Amino acid sequence: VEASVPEEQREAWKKHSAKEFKTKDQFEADVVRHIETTLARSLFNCDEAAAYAGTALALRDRLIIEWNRTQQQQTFADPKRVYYLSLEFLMGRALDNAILNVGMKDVAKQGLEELGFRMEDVISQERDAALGNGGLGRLAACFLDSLATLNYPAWGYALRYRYGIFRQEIVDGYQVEVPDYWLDFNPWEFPRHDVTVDVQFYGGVRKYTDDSGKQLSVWENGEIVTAVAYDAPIPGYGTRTTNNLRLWSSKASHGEFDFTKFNSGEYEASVADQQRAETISAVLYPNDSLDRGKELRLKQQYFWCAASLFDIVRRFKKSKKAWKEFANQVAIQLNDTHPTLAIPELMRILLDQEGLEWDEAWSITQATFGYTNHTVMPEALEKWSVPLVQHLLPRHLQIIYDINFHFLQYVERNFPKEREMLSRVSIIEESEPKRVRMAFLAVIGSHKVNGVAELHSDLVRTTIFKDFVKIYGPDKFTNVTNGITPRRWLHQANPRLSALIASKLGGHEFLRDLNLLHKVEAYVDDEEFRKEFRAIKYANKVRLAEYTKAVEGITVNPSSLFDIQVKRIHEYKRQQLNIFGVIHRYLELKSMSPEARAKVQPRVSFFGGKAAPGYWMAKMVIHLINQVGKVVNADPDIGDLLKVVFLFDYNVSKAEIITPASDISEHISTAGTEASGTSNMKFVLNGGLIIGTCDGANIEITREVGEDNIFLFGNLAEDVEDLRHAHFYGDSFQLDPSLQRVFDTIRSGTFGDAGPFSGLVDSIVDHGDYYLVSDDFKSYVETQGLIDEAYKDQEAWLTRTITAVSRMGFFSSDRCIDEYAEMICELFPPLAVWRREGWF
Ligand code: HBZ
Repeated sequence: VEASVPEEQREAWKKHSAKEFKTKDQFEADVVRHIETTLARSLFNCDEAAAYAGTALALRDRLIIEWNRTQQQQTFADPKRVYYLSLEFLMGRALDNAILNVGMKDVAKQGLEELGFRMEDVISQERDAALGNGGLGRLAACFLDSLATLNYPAWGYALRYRYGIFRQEIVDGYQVEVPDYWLDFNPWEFPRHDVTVDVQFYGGVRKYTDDSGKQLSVWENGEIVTAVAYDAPIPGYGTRTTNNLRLWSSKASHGEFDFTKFNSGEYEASVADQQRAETISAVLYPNDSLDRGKELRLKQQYFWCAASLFDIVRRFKKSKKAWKEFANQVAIQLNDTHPTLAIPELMRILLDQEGLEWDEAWSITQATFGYTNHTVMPEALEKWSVPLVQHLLPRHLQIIYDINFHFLQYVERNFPKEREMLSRVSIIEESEPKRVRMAFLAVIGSHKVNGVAELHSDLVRTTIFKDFVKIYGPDKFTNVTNGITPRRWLHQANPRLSALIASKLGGHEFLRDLNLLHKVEAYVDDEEFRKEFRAIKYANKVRLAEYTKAVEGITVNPSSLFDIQVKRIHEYKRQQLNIFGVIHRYLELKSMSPEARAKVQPRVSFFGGKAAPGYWMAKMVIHLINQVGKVVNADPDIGDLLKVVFLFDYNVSKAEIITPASDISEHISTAGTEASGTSNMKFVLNGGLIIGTCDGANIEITREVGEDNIFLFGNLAEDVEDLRHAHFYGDSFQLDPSLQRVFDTIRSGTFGDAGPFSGLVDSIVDHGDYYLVSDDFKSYVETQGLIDEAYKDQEAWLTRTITAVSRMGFFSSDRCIDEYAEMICELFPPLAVWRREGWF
């Protein structure tokens, strides 16, 4: 362990070293000290924002003490470390989570009360850390929580975007994007101005022969941008392990280049250079399912991979271990293909800088990386144009070609009769221009590839990577079904339900071992338990109703059935199917007699989610939802029987209010398109049922909770191809009459100018209905009818929800992380001991 303070002086240090608050008094003292000194405020001008800042800083002190201790112990023991490379971490708020994880909920609540504040108000002052688009980014955040909770020595690496995902506003029913500048005050990060990495772009490759006669390459004369580390502590729940999330920020390097310009009076030019460098980490790309091939995005990817790899290698080299030990010390998990450049980057380090031979470098590289795939949809698979890579990363392109050469040779040798396979599996797509298929590079450079739910992993094996299964054998491809952290998505989002469960299970141990939930099933007939469970759901619905009133100005009745679909807006997720269903419901209600109406189950349809700024169709879906809401909510014939609400700017902290309030949530993607889904898990864990297709993790949720406790509908993945084919080549396209009526109503202008909606309708009627809305509409509507009926029997409904909750243990991200650790990282035994004991 490196230390700069001499032995003799250490006693003084130890005496004064920072102490974590333990009591309410100490907590209050820390909060007040921060408010008065760090923030320069006083009790005469302390508003809730200042109270939040003081509280967060007090908690930050505590986390950083644990962080230091964890890092020192890890440096000393030097176990294998797990590195999670993800361009996105959708963290949400940190304060509540930090208070919970260090076990100071009561202390903080009482302390704040004594200082004149309510904990809920203080917590809600925090703005979300929204460094992600959706499921992929939130999964990464859940994984960090689980890794720390399970004591894995793990680091996350990402970019410190100045702007997170845009804030969504709704103007005249249309989405408007507003920049999310979130760094005004971020108490959770520690700038490490001493931890920097110079990252190169452009330039050229020179070959040379070293003294021993060996041919080497060097990448030189490029442009340098500096990466500065910002660290955020990640506390585990009920453990002292506090891991690190390292975010890289870009700034101009202070190499000679700058100074030449500066000295020659080109001040403005050197400022412009500065800004150009800072642009790299400026903004999170808001596309969640479309590869746009932008140069700046490629720069982001390389910048982040290069800085992270340098950091990882630097840490490894400190241990003075031999290179063959590298994969015993380092596991790198690639969250989708975004970090795939880490593969040629590690090769470059090993070949050009460390002088290893190709074969050794390659076996180290393959043993180090694991790759997680999150989509099989072709338009989402990343492919970078060869000329662009050549220009930006000339040495990496050479290495990619070399990897491809070795790989294709191997394929040729082993499958001599299948020459047409070569072009299918080549990393280089022979298009104009040629493109690098990043998913293939990720597969070839990793020792394990996993999908995120069983059906998805099957599709990974049988569609996009079919040839690779043949080449490498089936064992390289595996499944790790996604999970969610019960700390945030049960305890934090639904404290009262967590307390009820704890009261029956004798404590909160289920938050660490979610399988213990199965014991809840014993209380399914317990009257007192049922009463409280029902009251909790009602209270959560009241809270969402109040929120809806406050932010949308819409009054909804919490006794209605709350039907919720919140997620990114995408054609494959089929919010259009939902809103067409809502229109159908509205038309049915309109045509009913008052007597018939009186028997109808009242319902509120909630929607929420962002559309990628350039995704026209998705934006029109948002517009349609808002327009339908306007008409339906104001219709005196309808009253409480149907309300339609679009909750704007859906994000993690809003999800914590929304998720516990559902009776039904919708997960209705075209079968085979949603890799897993994770909000499906959150809703069921909070006592809501699902209407869903046989897609993603819905299938495993069904297996766990039982077919009676979920509402499945629609065509199966295996039939999708035939159905699509039939749309194009079958007999004339027959639309279900009720869907036809929905379209007629839209076209008639009932929901305002029909122009903006023509694309939505035409894509189904005229353009082949790729997402099979028309094929599933009838069974969707019928299933919603079944739900209405089922909901009327409140006792039976309650039994179903309680049963479902008790069977959700499998979907903890803790289970998921243990599976990754065992199957993919092959963490060897000392690490398992570390995980169990925490070594503290
Ligand atoms: O990853 C999602 C899947 O759609 C969802 O089914 C799954 O549950 C979740 C976690 O495995 N994928 C994404 O959220 N993808 C992105 O957000 C994304 C972001 C940037 C991209 C591409 C995709 O360039």
